[in-house]
Amino acid sequence: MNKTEQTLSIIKPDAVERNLGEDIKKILVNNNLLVKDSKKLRISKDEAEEFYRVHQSKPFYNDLCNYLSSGPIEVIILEGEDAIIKYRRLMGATDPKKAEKNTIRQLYGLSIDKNSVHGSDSLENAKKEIDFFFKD
Ligand code: IDP
Ligand code: MG
Repeated sequence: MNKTEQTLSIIKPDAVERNLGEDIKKILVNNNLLVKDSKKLRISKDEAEEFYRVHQSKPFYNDLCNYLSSGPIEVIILEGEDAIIKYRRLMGATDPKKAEKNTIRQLYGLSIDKNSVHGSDSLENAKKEIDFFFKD
């Protein structure tokens, strides 16, 4: 059965820099994902390291954390039926070169690191990631 879920979207620095926020949100809303809350902010390297802790053993971890803290990002709580998998499909594959046609990363991503958007990959991580940015 379908269920209403929340997931976290991040519009990454490469996309904020190119003012793609509104275009990306239009794709989300057109696909029945509701923007429940959003804010623009910049995070520190330490915060990026905490956010991406699951990737700490990967060779690209340091670059990834430098990148996410390199400029303003927009964080968005999305809500809808099966929001987690639905938004993952709308984002497309991690590498924009491999992303399916008309996905956000295929349309806007520049490279595997500058791939314009983040999306939670599970219910558990969605809760953690929403808390990370929105719990005060
Ligand atoms: P996802 O964003 O599609 O969930 P993950 O495997 O969770 O992909 O990786 C997190 C982020 O780390 C990716 O969005 C991408 O920016 C970066 N990344 C993943 N794999 C590589 C790589 O092989 N080289 C450089 N950066 C990578
Ligand atoms: Mg991921």
